[in-house]
Amino acid sequence: MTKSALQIARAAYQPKLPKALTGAVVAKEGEPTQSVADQEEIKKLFPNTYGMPLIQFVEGEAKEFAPMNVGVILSGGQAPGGHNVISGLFDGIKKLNPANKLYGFILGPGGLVDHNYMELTADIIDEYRNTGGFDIIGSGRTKLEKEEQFEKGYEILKELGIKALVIIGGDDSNTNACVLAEYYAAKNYGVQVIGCPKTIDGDLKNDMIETSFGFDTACKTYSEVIGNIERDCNSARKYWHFIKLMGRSASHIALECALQTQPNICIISEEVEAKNMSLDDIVTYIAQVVADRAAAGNNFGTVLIPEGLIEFIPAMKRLIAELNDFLAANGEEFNSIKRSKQREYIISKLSPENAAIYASLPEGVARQLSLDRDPHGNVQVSLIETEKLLSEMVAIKLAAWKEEGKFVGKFAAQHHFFGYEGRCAAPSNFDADYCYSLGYTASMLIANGKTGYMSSVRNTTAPAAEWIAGGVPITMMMNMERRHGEMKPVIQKALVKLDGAPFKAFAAVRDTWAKETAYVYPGPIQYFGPTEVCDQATKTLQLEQGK
Ligand code: FBP
Repeated sequence: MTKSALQIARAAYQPKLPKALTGAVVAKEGEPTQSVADQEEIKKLFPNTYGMPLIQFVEGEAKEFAPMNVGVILSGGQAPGGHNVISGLFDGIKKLNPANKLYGFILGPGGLVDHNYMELTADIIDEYRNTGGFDIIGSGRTKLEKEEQFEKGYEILKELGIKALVIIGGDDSNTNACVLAEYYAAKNYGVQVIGCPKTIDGDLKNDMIETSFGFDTACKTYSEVIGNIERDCNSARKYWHFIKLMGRSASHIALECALQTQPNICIISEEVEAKNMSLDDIVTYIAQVVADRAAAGNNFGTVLIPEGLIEFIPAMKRLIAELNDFLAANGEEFNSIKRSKQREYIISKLSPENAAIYASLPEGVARQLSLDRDPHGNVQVSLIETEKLLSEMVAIKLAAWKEEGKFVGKFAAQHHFFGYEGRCAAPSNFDADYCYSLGYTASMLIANGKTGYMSSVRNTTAPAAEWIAGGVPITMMMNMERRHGEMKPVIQKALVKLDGAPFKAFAAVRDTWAKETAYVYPGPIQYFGPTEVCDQATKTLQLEQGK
């Protein structure tokens, strides 16, 4: 396979480890833990894995370990650094005992259920060190949640002599990892399950998990391109760029990219919801910034929009809910109506409040809301081109303001969606080191007989040598939430906190950024060079940790 010069150089990079992990370690146990909420219910559901202590690895005496086999699964959306979690895990178990073997299950959790696997040997691992992507074994979104899946999985684990399974995934996959750990513990199957925090979305974090891996690289990749666009827009001075950023629900990516690039506008979904803003409120806010900049002779700008925005606009949420219910019950009648009459038909059937909002939407978006539904009958919000929706509505408002003499400039928009461009980028030094450390820590949790734990690496704004490695009982992160009409134990999703340091830092300066052209151009991720260029954690982490 032909490799780029950078790939060849990166293959030789030795990720940094916390100092405590560089030699033999011992597990220091803390106090018993509690779940973040609903303690009694969670305790009842997880009798074998509830209340376990926090673990921290510290330097210790070398011990001998009997040979063991370990399995690994990549679950959900790709995130830069997944290959390094696997190489850290591989190196960790090989250090414990060179006879240990690592098996990868192919294409996500489905590989475990379907007994689709491969042994990951040193040659294979070496091909993937410090590379982006999940292609070493592939990923998938099969949910591991049914007993028959756990039993099917156990068949192959038993056959391969696998003592522990590492599931690398987001909040849902780690919730399922915990359910699986509990199930195997209850059955006395002798299989440990360990989770690793992955997702570019950055919404799997709490006091013990400072960040999910991949967030750092994805945000830096998007910020590079946003910076390039800002410079283009400041050069041509004729376009407003509307940039939608991935991150299914939470706005962490948009916020981090804003902190890195200082655009004129960044919408934060969590704020929209908290302030009960309507679509028109958002459109008016953007139009006002456009008009103010135009008055100062600046007919250009950059707007960042989080992917999940639509579902955080309370009025849109109500409209979508009514549309979902209405079309589930009247889908056939709707489909029998002539395309040109469908919009009118929907308007005539909705409640007055929702009918008014639906009628105000541009044709294309209204159509998307009534047509594209997932297998559960829900509208596929991620397919809605929010960046176009907003710019079209801003254009309409500005045209009206022009008539009234409130807008004197020109408005021309360009649209972008950044998501897949960053999910498989070559991991930054931060993610390369963090992921390798997470994988290595997982091997230590396994060696210490732990199950139902998530690998945790903290103090991440300090140099890697000072990072703190350990494990957090997954039950500690759980609460009860309604999912598909049923109360379920799940890991709490971390949304942007409006009283958190990153949002406050942004809110304090956004009006200046709106008026002035205060763009920052981060440039591409650097792997070699001064540490302040190559090894910086995200602004989010730095602000959260008071740096
Ligand atoms: P995970 O939560 O599984 O890490 O996925 C993150 C993500 O990249 C979201 O930002 C995005 O909405 C989603 O995956 C898209 O996934 P897919 O490509 O499977 O539709």
